[in-house]
Amino acid sequence: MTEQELLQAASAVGCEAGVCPFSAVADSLLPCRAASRLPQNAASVLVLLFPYRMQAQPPKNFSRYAAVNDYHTAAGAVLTRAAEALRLQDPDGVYEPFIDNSPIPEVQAAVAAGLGVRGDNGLLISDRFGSFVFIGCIVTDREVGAVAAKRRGCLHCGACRKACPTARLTDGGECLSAITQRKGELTDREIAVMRQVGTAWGCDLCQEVCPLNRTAVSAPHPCFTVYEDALTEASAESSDGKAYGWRGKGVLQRNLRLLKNSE
Ligand code: B12
Ligand code: SF4
Ligand code: SF4
Repeated sequence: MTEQELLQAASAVGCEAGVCPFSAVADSLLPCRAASRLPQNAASVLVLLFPYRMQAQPPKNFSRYAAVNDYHTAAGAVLTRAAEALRLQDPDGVYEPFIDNSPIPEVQAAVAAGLGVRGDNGLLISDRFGSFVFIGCIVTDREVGAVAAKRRGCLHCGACRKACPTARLTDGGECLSAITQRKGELTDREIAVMRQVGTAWGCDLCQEVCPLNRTAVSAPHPCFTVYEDALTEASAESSDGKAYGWRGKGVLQRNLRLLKNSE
């Protein structure tokens, strides 16, 4: 298997992709259940991008990433298809797909594969799509001599740090995205930040202000076929299988109630 053949398998499922050696991430693997699926002699990682920005305007009260159909399922199916095609081509090779629930630190892998840079907002910024991309990986035991391309860098303009409502990007505060996903009671301060931003799920502030996203193309991967513009009580009732539903409907209902009470 050559790097070119791996990239062709990604291109066949509509993804821009790159390859990095497994050694580029081996020292920073994340603890998660999916780690048990890692191939024993992992040698290379095929990293695939799934752009998801659909509309010029962001959704009204939640993050863009949750406005499309759940990427774990949609992009996960695309990754499974690509891995199956690779196994057909190379029956002795191991090809294991991962997305999000993954031992691979995906931003780091994508940078090592030459797909973009890590911005000061912590996210992968692709030259073409900006940061509104999901990252998926196929880990293989095949060695390929991958050479990462040189990329345009983060501008270090400070806009993301300035926009961050919890100082996560400056003083290590907790990300608002994590706060909106947390079960149980929120503190008065956390509720105030949620209301100030007006989000019932996730946070996009450090991406919306990034100048590199202004010039990025909006070309969502064809696996994203659904788009929601606002979260409502009805969304909470039918949140199974949605990126905003994985914590159960109670968390979203609580967030919507907190936003409503501030009107
Ligand atoms: C857990 C997780 C989260 C947690 C963060 C946990 C944490 N570490 O703080 C929460 C819920 C907050 C989160 C939020 C979001 N996430 Co998230 N998340 C992940 C996940 C599953 C693991 C990330 C991880 O733990 N990495 C390891 C740690 C060590 O890396 P790190 O957090 O980046 O930390 C590095 C730097 O930030 C820095 N650092 C760490 N602490 C501090 C503190 C300060 C002060 C500074 C300056 C630097 C710094 O050093 C670290 C080592 O390099 C990945 C998927 C994966 N398998 O990689 C997706 C992933 C990173 N998330 C993703 C997305 C889309 C988001 C959100 C945009 C969703 C949203 N709109 O709300 C936000 C963005 C927040 C942000 N600006 O980073 C995408 C990112 C795609 C991209 N373009 O990069 C990923 C890759 C999922 C995917 N499959 O596409 N996420
Ligand atoms: S807002 Fe500026 S500093 Fe932050 S990631 Fe974008 S270019 Fe880099
Ligand atoms: S997602 Fe929001 S809270 Fe999290 S780092 Fe970005 S701006 Fe800060």
